[in-house]
Amino acid sequence: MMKMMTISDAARWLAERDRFCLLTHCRPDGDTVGSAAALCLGLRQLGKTAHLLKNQELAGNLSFLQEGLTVDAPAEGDLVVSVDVSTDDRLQPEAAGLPVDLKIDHHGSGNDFAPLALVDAGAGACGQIIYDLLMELGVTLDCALATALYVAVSTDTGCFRFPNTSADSFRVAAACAATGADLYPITRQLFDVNSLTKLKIQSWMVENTRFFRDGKIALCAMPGQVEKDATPDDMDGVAGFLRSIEGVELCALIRETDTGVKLSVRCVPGYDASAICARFGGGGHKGASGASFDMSLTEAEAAVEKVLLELY
Ligand SMILES: [Mn+2]
Repeated sequence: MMKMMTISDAARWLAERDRFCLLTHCRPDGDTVGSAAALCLGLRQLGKTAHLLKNQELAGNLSFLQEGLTVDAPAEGDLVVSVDVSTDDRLQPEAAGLPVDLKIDHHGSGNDFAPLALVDAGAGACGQIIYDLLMELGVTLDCALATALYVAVSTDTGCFRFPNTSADSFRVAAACAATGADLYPITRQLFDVNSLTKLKIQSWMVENTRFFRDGKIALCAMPGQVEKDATPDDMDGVAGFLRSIEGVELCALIRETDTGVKLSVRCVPGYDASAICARFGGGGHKGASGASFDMSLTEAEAAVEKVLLELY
């Protein structure tokens, strides 16, 4: 049984303990790593011993966030806290078999893999929960902490453009900016700069996407060959790219993996991406969800097309 905690419950629980190892999710994004880094820095400011379990999948432009904070394995007696992880199979691979003591998350769907949980599905980013937790703990935002939190909130809100962006997102972002942290370089890197490889992949997608329902639904099945030269950074946000096409309200991208395919679904409000991904054993948010399953690309394309048109 998972016990749900409030911000003050979780703050008290953390304040009364001394050693922590923080976990992030597989294929880590700015929210999981930014949130975990901010929590780690905050706990250290309070004199506690805290580390992130090193996430080997972390992409280059975010790796600075875990610098100086990581360990390769938790130490004896460390309490284990997962950050921005909805289900245990989404935990970073390095955490396989590790019992989790506290889960801090903002996903609407998930499973009970920890005895304690601080979950707020209304938070646009996990970073917003971490901010309130740090304030409750009496932590002072410094530039490093503010940068990590800003990366968390700006990433999950699509730089304050996605519909999950709220007054609360801006409240946390304003507090981060007020520290004087130089947020422009990382913002430009995350939201303005595209590698040529990424743009070429997007160009392939423009030519190879199929549209349904008068252009409201887009479906793209990408052979592994197309992304053979791509880094994880190049592929970051690639599913969201389809949604940026005028008229598209719901889009699905299917990519080949070593063990089958990975489906990413993105949509505007009024659709439920997680309901689509649930049909393939996945989940996530209403606006952004994913699933990985064992099918050939052609089979998966047909199966996803059927579900898209059945539901919408
Ligand atoms: Mn998140």
